[in-house]
Amino acid sequence: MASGTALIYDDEMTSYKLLWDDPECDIEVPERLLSSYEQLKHYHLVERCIHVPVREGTEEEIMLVHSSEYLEVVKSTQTMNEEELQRVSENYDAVYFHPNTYRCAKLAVGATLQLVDSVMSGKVRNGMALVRPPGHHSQRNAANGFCVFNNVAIAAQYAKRRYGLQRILIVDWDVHHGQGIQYVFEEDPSVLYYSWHRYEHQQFWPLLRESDYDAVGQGKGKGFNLNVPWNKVGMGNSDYLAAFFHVLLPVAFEFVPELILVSSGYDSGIGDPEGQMNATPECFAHLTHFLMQLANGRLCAVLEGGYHLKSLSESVCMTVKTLLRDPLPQISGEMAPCLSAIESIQNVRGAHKPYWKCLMYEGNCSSDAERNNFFCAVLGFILPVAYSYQPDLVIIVIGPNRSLGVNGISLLTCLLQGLAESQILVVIQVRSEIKLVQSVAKALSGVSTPDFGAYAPASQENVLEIKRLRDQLQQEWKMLRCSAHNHLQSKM
Ligand code: X5A
Ligand code: ZN
Repeated sequence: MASGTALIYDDEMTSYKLLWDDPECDIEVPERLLSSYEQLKHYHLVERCIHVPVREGTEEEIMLVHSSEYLEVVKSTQTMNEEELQRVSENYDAVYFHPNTYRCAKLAVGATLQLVDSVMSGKVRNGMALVRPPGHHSQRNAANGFCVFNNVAIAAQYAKRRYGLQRILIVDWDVHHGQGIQYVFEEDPSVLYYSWHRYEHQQFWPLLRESDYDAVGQGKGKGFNLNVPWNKVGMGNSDYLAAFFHVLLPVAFEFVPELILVSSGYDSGIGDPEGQMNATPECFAHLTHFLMQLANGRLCAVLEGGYHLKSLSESVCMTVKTLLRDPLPQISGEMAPCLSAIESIQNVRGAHKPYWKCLMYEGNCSSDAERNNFFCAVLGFILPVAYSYQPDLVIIVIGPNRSLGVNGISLLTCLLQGLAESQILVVIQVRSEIKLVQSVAKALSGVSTPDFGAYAPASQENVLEIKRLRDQLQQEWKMLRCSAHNHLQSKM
């Protein structure tokens, strides 16, 4: 299995900026890249990464997502004067052009594709590309929200073509809805798109009806578009973790992606003027860690938004540090998702019930439909309790007569390493088979992530028991909450 983390950065992508007065756009500054890279140097993370050079994306690559007409418009901005630039910019929502924008946008695409190539060729296990302009809002015929070319969408199309991938997961943790990505893959079941975003019942930019939880995808792509709309500001670590435990991770483990692309925006972090959310930089370490357990660790993080320079750069560092497999920092704050977050989570779970087994058999449905799998026990019970408790030490004891398979135990070991600053002991009964010992040792050392093949489904008896425990314990262990109904019930 490949090791090593790629870092892709070139200061040429700082060579464009806003030239006139525009209060909506003036937060997207070159210093976003400079301060992130400075902070990576400060923590000596740059020297631990494998430096991969950027290149320009080709016209052919750009046209995997965009029209040639739009490409020509962007190209034409290279030679424009300020007045002309301003006029083109006004054709789009929250966009500014500079004579260097086209060059940088091509570099942002190329940087992203270099990262995909590095990961897919096995040169590295994972990596991050620090790019400007961002991409997730841009569309076939339009720039939008500071975005010119859709770096991550192009990367997914490219990976499908060049490497024949059949399942790609895009996780968009930027605080804005990446509607551009949603539009590209809406009908495509080979790309699962997950986005959470500040929504406030459609009162927040980009003010779209289709950012809500009921946009599940269309045609063959039904079930492959997951929107978690946040209807309040101030969402924090526990809300984000709850969305991972109860929405993204169960679906992602069922999807079995071959590659993960992260639309890695940090305007969802604390202090950001756009997002107004509260997640601390440590939170991004944990989000990254969970995703590293999928797709054999093949993860490409590509910068999107993030406008509070300190918060942005610390969060970038947390992401890269985690990709490098450093122990994770403890996550701070009381672990209790707020009611509004639980409502959003319940809504998206409900909307996706028809499409995912892990969601289908939950809730108050008839018991003969209970045929859940092991992931739902780990993600729906063990992890939420563990994160609620925040232990200083994790001990996993594997006794005789166990019902979990080798894969399950290894997965659990990997996932629990995010806790207790990775201080973890696994106690295995002497007479256990060598395969189990090897697999757990590999999980602990990080040389491989467990190979997720088919997991044995849990028995109906176990699933019911888990559900019963969850209802019983969620007052104390609030991370277990994933439906507002139970939340209210437990208060009575
Ligand atoms: C990439 C990104 C945000 C645009 C906000 C416009 N764009 N109000 O974060
Ligand atoms: Zn954003």
